[in-house]
Amino acid sequence: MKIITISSGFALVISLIYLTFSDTFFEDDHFFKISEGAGKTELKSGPGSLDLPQSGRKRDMDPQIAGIISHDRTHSSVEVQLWPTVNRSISNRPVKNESQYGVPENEQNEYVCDIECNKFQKYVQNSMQGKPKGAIYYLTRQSRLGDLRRSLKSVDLNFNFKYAYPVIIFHEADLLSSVPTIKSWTNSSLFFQEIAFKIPTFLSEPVIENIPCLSPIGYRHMCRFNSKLLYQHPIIKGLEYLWRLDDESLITRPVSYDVFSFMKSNNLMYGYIWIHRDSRDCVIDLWESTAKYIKKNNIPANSLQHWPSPMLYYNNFEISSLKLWMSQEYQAFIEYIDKLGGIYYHRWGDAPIKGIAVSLFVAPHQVHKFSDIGYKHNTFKNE
Ligand SMILES: Nc1nc2c(ncn2[C@@H]2O[C@H](COP(=O)(O)OP(=O)(O)OP(=O)(O)O)[C@@H](O)[C@H]2O)c(=O)[nH]1
Ligand SMILES: [Mg+2]
Repeated sequence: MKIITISSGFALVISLIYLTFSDTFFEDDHFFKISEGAGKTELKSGPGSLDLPQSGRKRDMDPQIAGIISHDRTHSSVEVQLWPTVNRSISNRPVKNESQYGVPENEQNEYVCDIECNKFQKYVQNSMQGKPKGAIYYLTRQSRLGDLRRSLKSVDLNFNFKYAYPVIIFHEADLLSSVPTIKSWTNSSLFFQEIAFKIPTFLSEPVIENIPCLSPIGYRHMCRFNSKLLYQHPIIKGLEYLWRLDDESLITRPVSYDVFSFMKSNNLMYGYIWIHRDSRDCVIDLWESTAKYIKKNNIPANSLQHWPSPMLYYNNFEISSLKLWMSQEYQAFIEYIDKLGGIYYHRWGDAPIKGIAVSLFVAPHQVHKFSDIGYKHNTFKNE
């Protein structure tokens, strides 16, 4: 590992340690590009800009080569740690086939396939022939209906009018009365799947509202759902790919190709649009617990160095293969993480948990950045 200290300002002065490669780093919303060429080393923030905090922010980072930065705002300097490129994948091995998927026994009956689930299953069997078995999914709630409406319309307009993939909307009971209204907003085939959240009974400590990482308990249910329970739900049986969107997600311009076919023809496991970082308060012990897991299970230790705390894929946009999440490796990992209780005690997010899993279990060439898709989520925009 190499460490360089960089002073920022109008003229960038680099306290130089010889760099062996060019790469891109980020800290908060800042973007740093370190490049070496013609005998000199340069640091740029954003494309052609030296204005670190305000402009030229390019949200980009190659997850295959990681670095992390501590940014001292008072002294206008950043510290960059560089790791050499090493193969972080344990999964160049072939992904297991469906019959080898294993869901821990005690969790198997969490959900039953209800009428809507059966309807969806028939749809997948009968109406998706000749195309990848892909679906878009949301988890939403009554208070976000306005957002959901805008999101569904943006998907219709920019993707689904042409590619016609089904959309599954997971929701709690309070949304049921709004189902007919939601159906009227879109031409997509919608399937509504009611779920009930509960705090898992195996937690030994009480789950409290006020933790340093301010997140309501509903948010923590959402994190557990997206990282674990979703993959136990019978509605997804038979699917190959899921495209997750949040109700605040907007597809901002036409997508000119079928993203599910793209995943399939390129043998991709994970598709993302941006890499971001979590608050340190929300990842207390997550990386440390993973390190213990890695050690115990003889997973190559360098895997995690490529994905240092608290990095995450901004997974309100996530197109992924179910082979990844249903693999024995992920199922065993998420079972371990879940049982530690950190999702409820510290608000370990689905995004950092799944980011770690991608770093551990997916070969770098099977991770793809969908930089060409116009996307917006709150203040984040991919133009
Ligand atoms: N049914 C239900 N859905 C939820 C709950 N909490 C979050 N969600 C949904 O899960 C998705 C992600 O939640 P957000 O609150 O947007 O989380 P986030 O994107 O990490 O946070 P922001 O950056 O604040 O948007 C959204 O579609 C929410 O509506 C909940 O308690 N119940
Ligand atoms: Mg959101």
